[in-house]
Amino acid sequence: MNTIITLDEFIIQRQKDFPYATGELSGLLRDIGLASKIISREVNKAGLADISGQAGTENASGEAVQKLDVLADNLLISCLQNSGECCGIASEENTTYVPIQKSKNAKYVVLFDPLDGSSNIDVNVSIGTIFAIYRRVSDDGECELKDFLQDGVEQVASGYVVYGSSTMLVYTTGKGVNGFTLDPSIGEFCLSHRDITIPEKGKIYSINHSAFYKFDENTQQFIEECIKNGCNFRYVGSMVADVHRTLIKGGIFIYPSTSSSPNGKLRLLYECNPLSFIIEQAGGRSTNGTQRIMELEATELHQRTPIFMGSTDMVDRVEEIITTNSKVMTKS
Ligand code: AHM
Ligand code: MG
Repeated sequence: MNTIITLDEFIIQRQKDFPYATGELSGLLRDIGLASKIISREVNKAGLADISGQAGTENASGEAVQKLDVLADNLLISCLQNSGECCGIASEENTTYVPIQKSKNAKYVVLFDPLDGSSNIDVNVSIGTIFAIYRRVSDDGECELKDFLQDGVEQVASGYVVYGSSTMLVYTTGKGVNGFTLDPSIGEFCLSHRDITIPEKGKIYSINHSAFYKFDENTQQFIEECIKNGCNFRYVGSMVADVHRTLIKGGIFIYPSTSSSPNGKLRLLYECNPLSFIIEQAGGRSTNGTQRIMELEATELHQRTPIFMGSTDMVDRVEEIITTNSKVMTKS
């Protein structure tokens, strides 16, 4: 019989990789695991209980909030409040960061998108949770905005949970990427995907194709090349699900700048940075077209950025197109 390794066991084993680890980060990761098991249970009830549909409010980015968004946000906040390892959180659903008074001297802050892919909640299509963990940069006491506005390269851990045909949690602490599948019969995440690496060459492109005529010329040129080269097109409309597929099968996920949203749609701090950390740790690349996502300067919590992420050959090609076209522009 294969030995089962649960997420909690794996986290404890991996703590030995960090000689001075005190167990706080491990505790935090376990609490996020717990919160996502509860979210998974609730998501699975959508349609039965009165938890589908809009909550009747808008989030910090002006988008309609779903009841399940609120539920997932509250669950994560309460698990992190109880953990004692986290001095503050920032999330897609809250205009500003939330200090945690009970553990105000704790070392870490957590940023998250509690339920990504909101538009798919009511139609039984995969959605997800995304999280990023940073070590605070302020002194002890209540956390400050600067704790949250750190470059992606400073992440100590990041991950996502995809609530799909099965529920999977994938995370990294900067030493590779591992994936765990929730076994509902025992209520545990079990190691199912050890040391995930993304294929170097991709054959799938993922972008909201309906906005083609709003994309800049570089993105249009790249997409036309993909089609000519016989690539497949796949787009779920939940970033977590699209990036998960990209990680496992290879390809590229794009949310570019458009004429109506020059900075794209996706948020740097709790969508792009954490997923970029995963993709890079798996051997892939993530850029805004000219700069590495994880080196972009964060100036506000809900800042957006265009993003191209996935297999190196495809991301390299996008950058090549952008560089070549900008040289032509400068010459003429
Ligand atoms: P959300 O966090 O409110 O769900 O919005 C983010 C989602 C991503 O999951 C997905 O990639 C994108 O929005 C889809 O947007 P669009 O419908 O413009 O293609
Ligand atoms: Mg989102």
